[in-house]
Amino acid sequence: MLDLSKYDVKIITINEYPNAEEVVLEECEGAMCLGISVISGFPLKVARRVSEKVKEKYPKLPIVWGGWLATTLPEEALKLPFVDYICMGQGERFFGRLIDVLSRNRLEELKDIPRLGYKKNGELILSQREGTDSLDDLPEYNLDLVNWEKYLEITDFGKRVLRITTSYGCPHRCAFCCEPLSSKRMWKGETAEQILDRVKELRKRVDIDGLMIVDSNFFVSEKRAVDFFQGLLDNDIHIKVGQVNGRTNVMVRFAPSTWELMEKAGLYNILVGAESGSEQTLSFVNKDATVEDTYKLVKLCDKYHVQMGASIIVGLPTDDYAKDPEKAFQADLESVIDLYNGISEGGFKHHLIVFAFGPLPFSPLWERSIEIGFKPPKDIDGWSTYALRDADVPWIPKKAYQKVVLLNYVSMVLSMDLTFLLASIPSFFSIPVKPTLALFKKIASWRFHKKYLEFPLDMWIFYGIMYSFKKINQVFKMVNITG
Ligand code: B12
Ligand code: SF4
Repeated sequence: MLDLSKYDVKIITINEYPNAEEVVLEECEGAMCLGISVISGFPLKVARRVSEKVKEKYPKLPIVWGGWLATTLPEEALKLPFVDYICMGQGERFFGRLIDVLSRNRLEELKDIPRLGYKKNGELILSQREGTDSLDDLPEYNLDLVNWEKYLEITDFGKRVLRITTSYGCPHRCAFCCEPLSSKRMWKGETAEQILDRVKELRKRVDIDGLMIVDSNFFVSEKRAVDFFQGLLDNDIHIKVGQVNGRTNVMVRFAPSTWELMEKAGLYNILVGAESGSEQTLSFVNKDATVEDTYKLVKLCDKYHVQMGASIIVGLPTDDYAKDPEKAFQADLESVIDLYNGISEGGFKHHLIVFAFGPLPFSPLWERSIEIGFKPPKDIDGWSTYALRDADVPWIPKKAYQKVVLLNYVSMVLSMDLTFLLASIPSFFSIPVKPTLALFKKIASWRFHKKYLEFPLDMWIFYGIMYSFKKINQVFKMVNITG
C-alpha cells in the first residue's frame, strides 16, 4: 500500500537478478528504506548476509524484515543489530504506514502502527498483532514492478505457470501449524472478480498456461471458488489451476455442481493436509477432519479427474513417541503405507508429501515439543540451518528421515506423469527414457506393496538421472508444498 506517485519502489529477487546481492547494495544508495522478506532456512542466511553488508555501507538506512521468520520469531529477528524494524504478519497496510512515518520523521507515531517491532533506547518494542486485514479495499497490485517472464515455471500442469496469492489466513486450528496464531484464525479472500482481473492482466503480459495458487487455504469459501472457476469459463481463460491448498473435511462437502465446474474450468490438482492414517493422531493435532474424509475426497477427485497431493506428518510428539519412538515410528510408517494403498485403489493417481515433524515456532505444538526434549536453535544462525526435513527432533529415530525421503520418492514416481521432464531434453535422448521411467515405477510399486523401504538404490539412480537433466528443481517444487 505504497503511494507510487510519491515513492520509487524497486523489487529485487533472484529470479530477475542473478546477482541480487550486488544489486541490493547498489540500489540502497540514496534509498529511504530496505525491506526484506525472510523465512527460516537458507533464505535467512542470505537475508542476514545482505542486511549486514547494507548496514555496514549505509548505517543510517532503516532495514525492515518481514515474512514468516519475523512473524513467528519477532524477538530473535529484532534483536539483530542490523534489523531496525520488523513486520509481524500481513504487510500491505503496515508497510505504507511505516514508510509514511519514516518519511515524515515522526518516530513518536511508531507506537500507533500495529504489527510493528522496533527499538527504542535499546529496548525491543512489539506492538499488537492483528489477525487478517480485509483485502477488499486494497488498491490493485501494481503489476509493472516485476518482469513476469522471469517468474514462469515448468510444472506437470503447464509450461508457463505463475504463482499467485488470493487470500490470507486460515480459520482452522491444526496444532503443528503457525497460521492459526498468526492470522488469529481469520481468513480474508480477494473477490473472484479481483482474482480474475489479475489473471486476465497476467495473461496479457506473459500468456500463462497455468496458475499455482499458494494461499494457505484457498477453498474456505465455496461460493468464491465457484465464482472464480465460473469466471475462468465465462472469460474463455483456458488454463490449468494447480497445487491449490484445501481441507479434506471442507471439500467433501462441496456440491457436485461445484466439482463439475472445477473440473470443467481446469482444476488440475489440490493439496490437502491428510496428516495421518490414524484417527488418534488427527485428533491429537486438532485436525477436525477424519481419515474417512481423506478417502471420501479421493473418491471425489477420482470422479472429477482432479489429482490430490496429500500432506502427511510422521513423528508428531504424541505420548506413543515419548514412550517408545521406534515402535511409534513403525506404526506411523505402516499407517502411511496403508493410507496410500487405500487412496490408490483406483490406480496411483494421487501422491503423498511426507514430512518428518519439525516443530514450528508460534505453533501450538511448539511448547509441547520443548517439554519432551526438543532443543530449539539457540540463535539466528541456528534458524538459518533449521530444515524441517532433518530437524534434530529427539523422539524421531534417525533412520526415519531417510525413509521419509524414500516414501516421497516412491509416491512421486508412482503417481506423477514424469514425461513432462522430457520437455527439457533433446528428443533423441528421450527414446530410452520412457521405458526407464516405467522400470522405476515398477520397482516403486513393488516397494509399496511389500512395504519395503530399505536400500534406496533405485531412488539414488533416479535422482542421479534427474540431476543430469538439470531438472531436479521442478521435481522438488512439486513434492515440497505444505498446506
Ligand atoms: C509456496 C510456499 C513454499 C514454496 C516456496 C517458498 C518460497 N520461498 O516462495 C516451497 C515449496 C519451496 C516451500 C518450502 C518450505 N516451506 Co513453505 N510455504 C509456501 C506458502 C504456501 C506460500 C508462500 C507465499 O508465497 N505466500 C504469499 C506471500 C505474499 O505471503 P507472505 O510471505 O506471508 O507475505 C506477507 C507477509 O508475511 C508480509 N511480508 C512478507 N515479507 C515482507 C517483507 C517486508 C519488508 C514487510 C514489511 C512485510 C513482509 O507481507 C506479505 C503480504 O501480506 C506458505 C504459506 C503461506 N500462505 O504463506 C508456506 C510456508 C511459508 N512454508 C512453510 C514451511 C514450514 C516450509 C518448509 C520448511 C517446508 C518443509 N518442511 O520443507 C520449506 C522450507 C522453505 C525454506 N526455508 O527454504 C511455513 C513457514 C513456517 C515458518 N514459521 O517459517 C508456511 C507458513 C506454511 C505453514 N503454514 O506451515 N514453501
Ligand atoms: S495446516 Fe492448513 S488447514 Fe491447518 S491451520 Fe494450517 S493452513 Fe489451516
